Amino acid sequence: MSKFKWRDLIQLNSKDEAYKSELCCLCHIDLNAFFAQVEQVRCGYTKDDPVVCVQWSSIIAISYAARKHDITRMDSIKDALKKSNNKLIPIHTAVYKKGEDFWQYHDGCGSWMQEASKQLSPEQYKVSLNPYRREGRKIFKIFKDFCDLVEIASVDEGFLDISRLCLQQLLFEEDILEKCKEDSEGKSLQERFIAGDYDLDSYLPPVPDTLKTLKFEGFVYDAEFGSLIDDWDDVIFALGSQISQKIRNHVRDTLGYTTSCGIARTKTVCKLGSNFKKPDAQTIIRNKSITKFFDNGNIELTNFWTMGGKLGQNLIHILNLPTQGSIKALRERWDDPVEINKYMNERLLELNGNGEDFEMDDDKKEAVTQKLFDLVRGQHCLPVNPRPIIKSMMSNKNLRGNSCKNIIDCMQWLDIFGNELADRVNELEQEYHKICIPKTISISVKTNEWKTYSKSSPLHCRGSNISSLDIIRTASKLINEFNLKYSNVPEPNFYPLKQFNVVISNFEILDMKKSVIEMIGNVKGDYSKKDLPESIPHAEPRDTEVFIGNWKCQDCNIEFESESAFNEHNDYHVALRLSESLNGADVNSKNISEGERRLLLSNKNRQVGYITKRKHNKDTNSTQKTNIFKFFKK
Ligand code: DCP
Ligand code: CA
Repeated sequence: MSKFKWRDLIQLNSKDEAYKSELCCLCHIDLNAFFAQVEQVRCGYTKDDPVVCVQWSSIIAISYAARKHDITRMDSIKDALKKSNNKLIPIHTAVYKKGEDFWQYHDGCGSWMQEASKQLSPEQYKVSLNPYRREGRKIFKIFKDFCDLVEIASVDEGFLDISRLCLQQLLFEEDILEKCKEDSEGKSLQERFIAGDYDLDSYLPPVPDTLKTLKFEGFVYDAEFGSLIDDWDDVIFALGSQISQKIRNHVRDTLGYTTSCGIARTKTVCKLGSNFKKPDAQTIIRNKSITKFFDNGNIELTNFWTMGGKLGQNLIHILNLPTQGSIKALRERWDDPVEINKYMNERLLELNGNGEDFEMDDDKKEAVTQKLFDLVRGQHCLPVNPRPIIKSMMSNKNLRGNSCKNIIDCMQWLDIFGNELADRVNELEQEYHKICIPKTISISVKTNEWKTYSKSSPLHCRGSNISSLDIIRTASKLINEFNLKYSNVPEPNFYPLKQFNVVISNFEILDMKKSVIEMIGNVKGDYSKKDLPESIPHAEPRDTEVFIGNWKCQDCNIEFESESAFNEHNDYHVALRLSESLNGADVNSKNISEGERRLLLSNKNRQVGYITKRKHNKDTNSTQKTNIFKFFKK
């Protein structure tokens, strides 16, 4: 008999429940040397060419061919070239140029080049990671085409819940059916499933010997332990390994990228598994091999996902665990989470009595000890979460030398920030088919004396989506306020700035509901808020000053007394733009609402005769320049 029940198997069919099943099969796929691979493919090199991806003088990604030269991320590109006898192929990331609002590649340029004209100076450029996010999206699209539940964990890694794919194979794949003919009662698992001839609480039949020949794809950790397949979890993992291999092959064949993958029951074990063999490999950690895998000498508590930072280190200290063998010690010392909690309390008293300062409330302690208990047994089950919560987005520039010495420089960097952020919001919207509108903006600067000033304000979206203009308009107002206040007395050392960034946050997520008007380019939008009205929780903006609304139309240079008057005026722009997009349609068009028709006919509020519409095309690297002085109002 199997040790699993029908319930465990049936649970796999539910996207929401599968992760709790003991038969669950997840995988974690991570791109090898991601940025380097993107550059390798883009520039037509092969995986045997020692490509490295460079940002200024630092190496940020090292292809596996380049790793043979024994270089690390700590080496400067010049040192690495020396070490490799000039064998490396350095490729710089794409960059924005100060004062321009688009990024592009300058292949053949970088700090390692002799010619001054070919050195990309960090004073004049800002790195763009857009190409990597774009390739990431293509990869995640493939994951999602195969699998109904995908969590994007970072720019180059994702968790996939492949349980349902495994279940489908098990129940319907001809080859498998052939191997699972019948049990002692003359019925196969599949026949029982289809006929509903099972009791959820009864045990599954044993795995038929014929099915035990099923092949795994990849490296089975600790394969010599037991038979490769003892029970149904092993069968599911074997099927899972074939599925993940297929997905990874598809990524390789269509996009040219190799990946590493871990297949296991929980996210933490999958993640450790994908890291186990690189590049272009997959590792299966069967449930019976988890503790052996943890105790292989290379994995510590701090290697667990979410335990990498201060928390993991503190826990090792508080629980008095050895730095080597921490997982084993934790597992063997306590066989009940309550006991861990008890010990933790004693130690906290002792440590705090000795002048150390650890604070943790009881709820948190309980959660942490339960988590630790489960983690070290490989049974910390977390769902694969398809929608990460976006709290904020930042565009930042560490400024060098004199690259931001006055308000005009600030405006030039702002132009880049605005465009980068608007692009990223746009990417997010495409990804989730939602409208994402940040409601708060803050700017932060580090002065020449390393003082930090931050300021935030509401961010107004004038169209259906946030535009770079919306961001630049408000951010320029904020920086201008700093400039007026600090650039002379009492802060003579404000410029040149050392750092400047813009953060947008407090995202409102709206469902896209296409109306005829929207399809032809109405900027006002008509979104249903009722299905997904949640305003995503956000990090509080780091206010240092309260923003007092200044309702001014930058296009018309008119100030309004209230937000409603400002909005009313804004409606005029909306209507005008609508009229333009209708391309000559008159105001009687039935696509225009009564209010818009009235606005179009009215002369009230009509102060200027044009609206600037910025064209933007990243793929062709548009060379259109933005007139930053438009936003620069004293
Ligand atoms: N990255 C970076 N700076 C860092 C770490 C990473 O810019 N300190 C970027 C470059 C990497 C990408 O993020 O290509 C993904 O990071 P990984 O840690 O996954 O590293 P790689 O994908 O480069 O290598 P590996 O094959 O080990 O996953
Ligand atoms: Ca990676």
